[in-house]
Amino acid sequence: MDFTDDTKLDSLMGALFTPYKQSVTDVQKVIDALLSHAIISSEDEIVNDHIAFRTLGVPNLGIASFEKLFLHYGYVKKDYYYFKEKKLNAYWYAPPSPKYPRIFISELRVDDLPEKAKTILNKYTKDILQDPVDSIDLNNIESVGNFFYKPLWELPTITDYQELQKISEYAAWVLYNRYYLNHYTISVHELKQPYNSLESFNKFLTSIGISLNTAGGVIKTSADGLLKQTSSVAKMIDAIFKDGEHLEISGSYVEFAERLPYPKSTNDNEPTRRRDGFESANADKIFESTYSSQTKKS
Ligand code: OOG
Ligand code: NI
Repeated sequence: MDFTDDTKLDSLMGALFTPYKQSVTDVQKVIDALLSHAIISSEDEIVNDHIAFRTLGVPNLGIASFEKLFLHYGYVKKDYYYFKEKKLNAYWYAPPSPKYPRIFISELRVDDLPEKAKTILNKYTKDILQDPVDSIDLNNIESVGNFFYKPLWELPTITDYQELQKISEYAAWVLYNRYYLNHYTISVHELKQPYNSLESFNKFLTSIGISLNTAGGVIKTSADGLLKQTSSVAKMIDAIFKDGEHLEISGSYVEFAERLPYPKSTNDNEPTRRRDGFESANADKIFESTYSSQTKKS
């Protein structure tokens, strides 16, 4: 990775973040509250732990297509995760430099779905006969940025969206939202005391009116106890469907993560290394941030 790649990755992150922040109003709300409570003195102090994307596992789309973008900018593919119930695959990718976030990319195992869902998805994706990532000019950052927000298939009908949603909430989300940034993640352990633990940070979030995903409990903790995660409930968006019809559907959300240090061997002076990677059981519940079971709860 050279200097020019670094600049490109910076612009790419910016291109992803601007529309995300406009649409997920909770993001600005949290940032403003962090500033007004003097928890941070500038927005740049926020460390973005990871960003996440969702994809459809069909030919020319899915992880194998989407990951090429980030592999090109120096990301390194790491562990695989499988979600049996939700019929998903996922991988996480380590950044080329710690100043960039990790990336979590998931994919719907379309072949595992019932015929009805496959038929709906096929209606929209059947004409994609080439990998759309292959036609992006990776040296033109504007073209890369636009790719995330550009339609790859026709606007869905409300009926297709709703039929699909009954079978897979994830599928319905991707059918409408495509490659929109699904979430970014504030590293809570990087904040100042007492906000650097998820437990106290969540009290702060609740006090400023952020609704949190309660699936599996508000704090999802890894088996080793070192990765704790909380996410907001997805922002509802007024979506325009085929023929100009409107429906309120789930958009994106924001996540908060606390990574604790690995236990140190007795007499070492090594720098603190914090828990890396992800945790299937946590992720399984975080996906539900966009599910009706969370967005419709009172
Ligand atoms: C991703 C859910 C998993 C994590 O940090 O484990 C996740 C999604 O909702 O697409 O973000
Ligand atoms: Ni996440």
